[in-house]
Amino acid sequence: MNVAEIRKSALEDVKKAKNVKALEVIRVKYLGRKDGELTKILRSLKDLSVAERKEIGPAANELRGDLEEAFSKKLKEFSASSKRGVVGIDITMPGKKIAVGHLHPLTIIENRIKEIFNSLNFSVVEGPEAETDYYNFDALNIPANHPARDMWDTFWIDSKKLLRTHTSPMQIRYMEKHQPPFQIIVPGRVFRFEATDASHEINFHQVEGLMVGERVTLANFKYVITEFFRQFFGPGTHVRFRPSYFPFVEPGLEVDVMLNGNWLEVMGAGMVHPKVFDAVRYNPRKIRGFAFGMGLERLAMIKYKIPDIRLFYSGDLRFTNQF
Ligand code: FA5
Repeated sequence: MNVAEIRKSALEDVKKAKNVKALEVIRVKYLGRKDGELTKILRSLKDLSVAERKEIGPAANELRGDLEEAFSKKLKEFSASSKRGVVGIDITMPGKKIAVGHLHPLTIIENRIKEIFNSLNFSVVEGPEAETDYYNFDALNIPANHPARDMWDTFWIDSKKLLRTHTSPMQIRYMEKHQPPFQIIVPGRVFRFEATDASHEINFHQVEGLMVGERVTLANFKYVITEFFRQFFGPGTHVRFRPSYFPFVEPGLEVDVMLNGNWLEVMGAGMVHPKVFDAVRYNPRKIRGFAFGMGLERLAMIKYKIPDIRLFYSGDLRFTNQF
């Protein structure tokens, strides 16, 4: 082979090389110290006539440079492609699906409730889940040994501390630090030591409401709550108020909502009891207020037609992925 032939065949071989090993075989074939095609020519230069040497010498040396460059370029290509897999990037391959998180149904419901009450000029406040029996019971007109304590089966931490059984203790905490008029809601987790079934959990959520001022009446309560449920469940929603008993309200009520022809109990409520105002040093003759407490899970169950409350805490993705 002469220099021109070597150039043609060597560059073609390099181009076709499939891997590093094949490339090395090609390098040895042309530039190998012993029998490399180009090496042989370079070595024979000294036996040539001056005229031939002048012609072939520079061409052979130039080819050696070119081949060395071609080899190192090809080698770089191999190492780059091995970093992203031998086949390189297949731009036609479908992308990997990234799992995107979403809100839990209870969070969706809580956000919606906050939104509606914000539009009715209520602020949102929160309170501690571990309470004292003073805030959870005594200050709410439920003294020790009062039979009404049985209404709330309690997880006691010690003889004074407990896990709050409702969000009502925040009524006291808020009134201790603020003066009327105000209107607040208090969303939060509550705990009850009771047997679970399709509509009862030991750990669930309530939203407390409290509006206090000099001229707050039961009519204000009926308006606010009817408005809330119509925004929450839809404009035609029927709301019913029934007399009931809670020690911290007088009169006490329970509120039902009509859904699919059935009345469903969704909250306890009433006008704040004078003894509760006494506990926070408000003057019960001047100040009036209404309070309510609703179960978040129950509202979510009605809205999304969820048959069993225990599904919320099951962690079952077949359930949560539906929202
Ligand atoms: C109370 O907890 C009162 N604090 C409500 C209240 C506030 C009355 C202010 C007056 C003034 P009750 O125990 O009924 O009341 O609970 C209120 C709501 O919580 C119920 O209507 C129901 O929706 C929900 N609830 C009660 N127990 C459970 C439970 N074990 N699992 C899930 N939801 C529950």
